Amino acid sequence: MPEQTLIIFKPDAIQRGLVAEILQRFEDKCLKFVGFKMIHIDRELAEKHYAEHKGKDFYEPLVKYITSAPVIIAVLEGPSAVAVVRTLLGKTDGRDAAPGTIRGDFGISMRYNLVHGSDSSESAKREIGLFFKNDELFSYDRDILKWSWQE
Ligand code: IDP
Ligand code: MG
Repeated sequence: MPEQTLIIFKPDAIQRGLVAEILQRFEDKCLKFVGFKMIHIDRELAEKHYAEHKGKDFYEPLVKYITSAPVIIAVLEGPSAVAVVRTLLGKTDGRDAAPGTIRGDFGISMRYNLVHGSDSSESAKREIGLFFKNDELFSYDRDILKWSWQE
C-alpha cells in the first residue's frame, strides 16, 4: 500500500530559487504529488506543526524562520514515502548531510535546511491534516507508476 507524507519547501528553498530542482528529485524517485499549494504559515500554524520542539533553544528562531516568507507544501504518495523522503532529504544539518541528499547538496546550515519531511507515518497523518483540507487532496491514476511501484 502506498503511503503519504508531507513536505514543505521552506522559505530558503523559495528565496534561493531551488524549488524546481529539488522538486525534480521527488518526481525522479517516482513519488506522486497528491496535493500542492503555496501558503504563508502564520505563528499559530507554525506552533501546531512544530509543537514537539516547544521549549527547545532553537524553537523561537525556527518559528520565526518558517513564518518569515511563503512556503510551498505538498503531499507525496508512494511505497514507504515517509522513509524515502527522509532519505532523500538527508540529515537535519546540511554540514553533516551526505552528498547526494537534498540537504547535503544544497545547504550548509542546521536551521535553513530547505525542505521538511514528516518523520513517521503518524506525523504524516497529523501534518497532512493540519495543512490540507480533504478536497485539496487528489486521487487520480498515473498508469506509468505500475512500472515503478512494484514490490
Ligand atoms: P528534521 O527537520 O530533520 O526532522 P527536527 O529535529 O525535527 O529536524 O527539527 C525541525 C527543524 O528545526 C529542522 O529541520 C531545522 O530547521 C530546525 N532545527 C533543528 N535543530 C536545530 C538546531 O539545533 N539549531 C537550529 N535549528 C534547528
Ligand atoms: Mg522533524
